[in-house]
Amino acid sequence: MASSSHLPYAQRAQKHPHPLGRRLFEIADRKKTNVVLSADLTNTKELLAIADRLGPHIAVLKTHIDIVSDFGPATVEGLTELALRHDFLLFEDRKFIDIGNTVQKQYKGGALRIHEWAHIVNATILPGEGIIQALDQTIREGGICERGILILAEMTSKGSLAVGEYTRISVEIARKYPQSVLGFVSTRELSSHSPAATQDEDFVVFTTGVNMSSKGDALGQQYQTPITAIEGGSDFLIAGRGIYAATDPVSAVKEYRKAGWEAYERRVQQVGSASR
Ligand code: 5BU
Repeated sequence: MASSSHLPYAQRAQKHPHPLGRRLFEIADRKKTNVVLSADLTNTKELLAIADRLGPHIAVLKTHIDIVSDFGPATVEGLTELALRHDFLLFEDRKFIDIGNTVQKQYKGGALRIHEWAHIVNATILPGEGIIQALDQTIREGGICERGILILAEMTSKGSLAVGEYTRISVEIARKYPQSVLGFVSTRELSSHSPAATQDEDFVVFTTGVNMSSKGDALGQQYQTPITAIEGGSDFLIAGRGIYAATDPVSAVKEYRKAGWEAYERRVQQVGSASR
């Protein structure tokens, strides 16, 4: 079964089954970027400043909102305003992992009210299918069509146990929730080789652990480059320290954008010429 990853973003934007998937691919195509900035800054001022400076070059801004020491309405209002101004989506890397009932409360309510402002969230299937069922229910009942889930099918850290059967079942569960599951956080494309793959399914692959100058860190992080990630079927490259901690973050984001976009164009062209 051919994977959708060989189709241009513009084409995927037209036929993606999920409204948020369509918007995501439209943004990537319009801005010519597949970069997701992992903005792991720890106060509102720094977070909004980096979102404003790098916003024109990214498709999505990924947050860890619970590390923002002065989180409050100004954080959410600022992020929402910048997302509109610079045309990017907000992805809260919450990694939900609990029973469905608890996860619904964590998603909708509490201090963070993630469902109100984050277009995308992620969750692990470790607790079983109920967690995805719960998030799916909140999304469908919430009446905001532009909300989606990425299933955490793999992790980049050394010794990760998110492999094998866990990864396989992540794909199986994703197929059951087309109204809310957009795709995966994974190191590579996962779904097209499975016997249950269908012609029109289009799971979006977000890949963390992308860095152009480092192989990893002292705490188990393992990196690949934008080129290897895109060649492996990734659609969106998530980079954090490689960009925001660079001496010149604007030059850095431009480099990641160029590398990611050129690798994407090569991937699409290769298949185009092979089928001619
Ligand atoms: P870095 O600075 O590019 O290493 O940041 C990586 C970000 O992606 C950071 O926010 C992590 O929490 C996140 N991440 C990851 O590194 N690996 C994973 O498997 C997943 C998320 Br899922």
